[in-house]
Amino acid sequence: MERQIVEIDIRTWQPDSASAEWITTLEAGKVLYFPHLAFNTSESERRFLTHAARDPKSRNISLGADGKLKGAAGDALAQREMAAMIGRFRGQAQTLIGAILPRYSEALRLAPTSYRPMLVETRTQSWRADDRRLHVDAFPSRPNYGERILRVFANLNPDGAPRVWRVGEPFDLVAQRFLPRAKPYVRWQAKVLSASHVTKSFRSEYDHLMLQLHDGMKSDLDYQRNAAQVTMPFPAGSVWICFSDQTSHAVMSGQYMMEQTLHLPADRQYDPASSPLAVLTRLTGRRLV
Ligand SMILES: O=C(O)CCC(=O)C(=O)O
Ligand SMILES: [Fe+2]
Repeated sequence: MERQIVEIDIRTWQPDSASAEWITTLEAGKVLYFPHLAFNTSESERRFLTHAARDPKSRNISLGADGKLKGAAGDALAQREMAAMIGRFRGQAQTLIGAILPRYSEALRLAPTSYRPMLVETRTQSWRADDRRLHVDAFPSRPNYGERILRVFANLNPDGAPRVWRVGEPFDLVAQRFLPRAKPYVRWQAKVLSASHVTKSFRSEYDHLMLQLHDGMKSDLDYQRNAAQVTMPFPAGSVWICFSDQTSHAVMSGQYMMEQTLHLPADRQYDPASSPLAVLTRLTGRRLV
């Protein structure tokens, strides 16, 4: 298998030179890994580097596009400071994307920024929600009609623990393997799902197929073990980005990570033909959205 992770030696969030090769690499579904780029925390912010930063009643901590902090523990002052920390990461992530993918800038839609202070190893979840299994991102309640999911990750572990990922085979191979096993799309079922608000909008055939790939991968233990893959420990003090709807990925261990999601219409990519929507459209020979 070709290398799925490509290292880039920049040391600032706003590098003054970008490269066409980085763009092609990212849009091919690979991970751009920046070993010498770090999200730094102040001494005062380091008190948030505990699992207790999260309100035990919520699944995660997030800063909405509207600036509202959700899921955090602590008093108003602590929450304001945590929001500022997460907001600073958001700004840096946007700066980085603006610098290396300038054509995206106008078309990006900001999603919430998440801070993940929980230990990955001990999380217990259903197989479908278990991100320790290789998968491409697809969300059951939020159809996206082929809009891209671009994610910026930073490991801010203060004890030097890496965030260990597995990165799997390219998207076209995933699609070729799991499309033949996908359940057929049934329009009336999609109508029922949106009428009963299981989905926030009508689930397109594209969204159905992406969920089928996601579930197909996660439910196949033989695939999980034997698919072509590399294990990658992203060190504390590093950053990486990928299109998580395209890159086959799993998280195995680690604690304390920032994650920024940015949505991009597939037709605003440098090469729209590389998108999952384009790949699935070619493979099925049908319009999917
Ligand atoms: O928590 C992580 O490191 C990655 C989890 C994941 O699958 C994702 O963010 O899409
Ligand atoms: Fe994921």
